[in-house]
Amino acid sequence: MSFHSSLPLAAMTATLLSSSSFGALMAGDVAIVGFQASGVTTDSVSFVTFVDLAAGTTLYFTDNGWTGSAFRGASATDGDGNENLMRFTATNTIVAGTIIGSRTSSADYAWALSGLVGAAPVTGSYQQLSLSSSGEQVTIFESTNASNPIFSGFTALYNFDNTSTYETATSSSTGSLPTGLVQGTSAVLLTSAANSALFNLNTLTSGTQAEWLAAIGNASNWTTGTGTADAGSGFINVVPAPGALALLACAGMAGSRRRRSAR
Ligand SMILES: [Ca+2]
Ligand SMILES: [Ca+2]
Repeated sequence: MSFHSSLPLAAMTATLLSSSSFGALMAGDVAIVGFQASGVTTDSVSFVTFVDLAAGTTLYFTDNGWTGSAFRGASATDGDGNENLMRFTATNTIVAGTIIGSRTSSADYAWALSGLVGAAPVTGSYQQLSLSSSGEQVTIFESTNASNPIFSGFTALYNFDNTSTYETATSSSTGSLPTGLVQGTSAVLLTSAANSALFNLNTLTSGTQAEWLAAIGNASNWTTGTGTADAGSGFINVVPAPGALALLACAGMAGSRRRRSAR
């Protein structure tokens, strides 16, 4: 890309900050920061976004483990696999740093926790994930297949696993790492199953996406226990990477030169 292009500075800024979700997200653009089992009335997860999620952005969450090639139980006719699937949709822009729980509600987003995943022959309904205190995994993904998102067309964005190891999914408490995800940067592997697992939001005062992902991906920055509160909501301070700032400065200089020469 040349800075002599006619790309407006604002658009260039948005691109450099990766601050818009128009189009596909990348692994690590969102992360799971809260896990809460303990029963069907309180099961929940929470996630943070590191990019501004544009209105219309749709994310899927499943606790089906990854078999190595598929989410367990998903098929052309099984729209929620052996466990559950839920859908998040941004209705207004969600700014980077926002933490959202699967039991929180807002005019800015909507959770699909009921209703058919797709039309016949696809079976299965959206539901809050049913989370076990004795071993579980949760994956966030996007999908271009709106009628059976867990079956095909998906891109994994983040994985949470609390069984201390990745294993082929053969039960509700087993799962391996979905294609494209990397432990420590787009996945966190906790060392022991527990009813509650919460990333310590004060691990950093502020950080870049990469710094936050490294912190979240480090099991020692999580608190686990027998808690029964829902995984909550909140905010963390996400700052641009130094490289992006340098590029922005260059873009700003190029822009001011262009404006001067245009006079
Ligand atoms: Ca489960
Ligand atoms: Ca596992």
